[in-house]
Amino acid sequence: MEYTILNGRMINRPSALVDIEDRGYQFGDGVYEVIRVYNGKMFAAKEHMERFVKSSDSIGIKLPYTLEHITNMLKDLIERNSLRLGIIYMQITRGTAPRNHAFPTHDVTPCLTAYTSEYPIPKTNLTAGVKTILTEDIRWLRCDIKSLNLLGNVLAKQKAEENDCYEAIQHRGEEVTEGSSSNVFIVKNGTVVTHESNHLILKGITKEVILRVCIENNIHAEERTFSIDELKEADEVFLSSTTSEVTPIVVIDGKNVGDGKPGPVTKKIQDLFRKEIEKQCGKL
Ligand code: DCS
Repeated sequence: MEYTILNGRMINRPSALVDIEDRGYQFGDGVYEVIRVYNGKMFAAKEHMERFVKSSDSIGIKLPYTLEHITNMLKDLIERNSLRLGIIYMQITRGTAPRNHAFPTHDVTPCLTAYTSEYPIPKTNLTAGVKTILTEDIRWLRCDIKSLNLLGNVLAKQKAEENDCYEAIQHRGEEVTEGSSSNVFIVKNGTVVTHESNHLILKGITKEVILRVCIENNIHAEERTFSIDELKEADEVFLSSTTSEVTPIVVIDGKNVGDGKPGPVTKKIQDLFRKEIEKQCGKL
């Protein structure tokens, strides 16, 4: 039996049914998190929980449980599903109410759901790197909220798939923002650069860990906007996310990045990131 959390209850996945007038289903009116599980332990759980509150606060959804309670439910979920290596997907919507764009006026209980999936470490991508394609960023101007509205991201990723690429790198005009489900970094002359965490990108938990380990290990890192030209002329490029960890980007729009192989700074950051995982979750 596979367990799922639905509104604070632990139930069998096929029984976890949500009303068709749930506002998440109809409006994408909700927010979510994806949390990595290594050795049966959540990585950066506190950071994910804090971002979950921040996202829900910013759209006026009040979490029906304390963070401690949610964290304990997720730990229980991992245990019941005997998950060792994978992810937890968790989302909260504004709840079920007759369809009307404005928030329901009466008290509606937000709908919290979570489930687990097995997800291996993407070893081939981590060692060989991935191909990417550039695409205009057509999303809204609150990309800092981890919203269920992912149409822009979905269309970008589909374009990548159709072009035999792993990820689409989005840009607003000349300015590179982020991947469809990842943050993007460039390395030039030993300096690591990534977009500052403002309303145009999601403040990735993996991004924050990378920036911290760079500081701790004397790797110069800057958060600032960078252009498509800088991206194309970079010595190294990589992407980061909960599921993709630190993945080298070796091709952009059909052209090699540097010599077309993962570079030394990227590899160093991969090692440092691995050490962070092992510190929190034990030897991999
Ligand atoms: N940017 C976007 C648009 C994302 O969707 C994600 C993560 C990131 C950046 C990286 O953030 P984290 O480092 O916190 O994961 N997307 C999640 C998702 O939807 N699937 O996997 C991770």
